[in-house]
Amino acid sequence: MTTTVLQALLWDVDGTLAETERDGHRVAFNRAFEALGLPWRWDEARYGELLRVTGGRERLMADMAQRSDAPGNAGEREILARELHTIKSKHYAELVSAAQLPLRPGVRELIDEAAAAGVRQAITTTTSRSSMAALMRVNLGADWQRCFAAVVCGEDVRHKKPDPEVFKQALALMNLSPLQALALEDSPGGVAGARAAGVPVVVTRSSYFEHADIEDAIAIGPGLHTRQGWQPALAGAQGRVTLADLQAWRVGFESVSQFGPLN
Ligand code: XBP
Ligand code: MG
Repeated sequence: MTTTVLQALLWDVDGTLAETERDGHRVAFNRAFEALGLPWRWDEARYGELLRVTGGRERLMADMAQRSDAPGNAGEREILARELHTIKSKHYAELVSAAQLPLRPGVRELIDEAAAAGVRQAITTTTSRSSMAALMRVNLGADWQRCFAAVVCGEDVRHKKPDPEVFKQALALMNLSPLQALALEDSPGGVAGARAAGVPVVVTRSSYFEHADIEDAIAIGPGLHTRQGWQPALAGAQGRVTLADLQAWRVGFESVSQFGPLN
């Protein structure tokens, strides 16, 4: 059985690169409600429920569909959701620019290691380009795009995760087959999307999806900063998750893969 070298990492943003939801997106949505004089506020628990809906505008629509004080007409709700989302995105960019949302530990190290090893990297996210770029700029610098061969965001696809479109588009841009890549994700929707595209997935648990049922990952653990608490287990207690670990998980996956050998 032959195993190819890992050729690309496909990075999810929210929850995987950074813990953006509770103190970033959620706060920005609430500021947008406030800016338009709406009494609506999403507390942490409600926002956790709403995370089942991917995409900020879609999330607003889902919430409004359940409110008696939202516009009754679907067209009016759509207009309001767009207006709120524009305001929300500005507030989100302000929040991340104030450096309140750092990358998760171990992320920067793996990005740098992959870049040095010639493993290509892509952003595969549901989030809007402006919000993603604000986060990347503040954490990786103005030339953050140098690290990424492809960047596919919410507005680039017709169907957001759990649809596989974002992953398929990134693979097409890099001219890679699914099994030459590995996705890094935190949510059931993200895992479902990557798997539907045929891409193996490693999951780093984020705060909102700490206890979520996730079945289809080749490895799952608490974060890239630690070798402890991973399934399958990693040898050695000290240090972070490395490219070699990702490659080893892929080899293990290959031996039990329902996708067939990596090629
Ligand atoms: C992230 C999301 C996003 C953000 C909000 O999902 O669901 O909708 O919460 O972003 P994933 P926008 O991590 O799977 O990509 O408001 O910019 O849509
Ligand atoms: Mg995510």
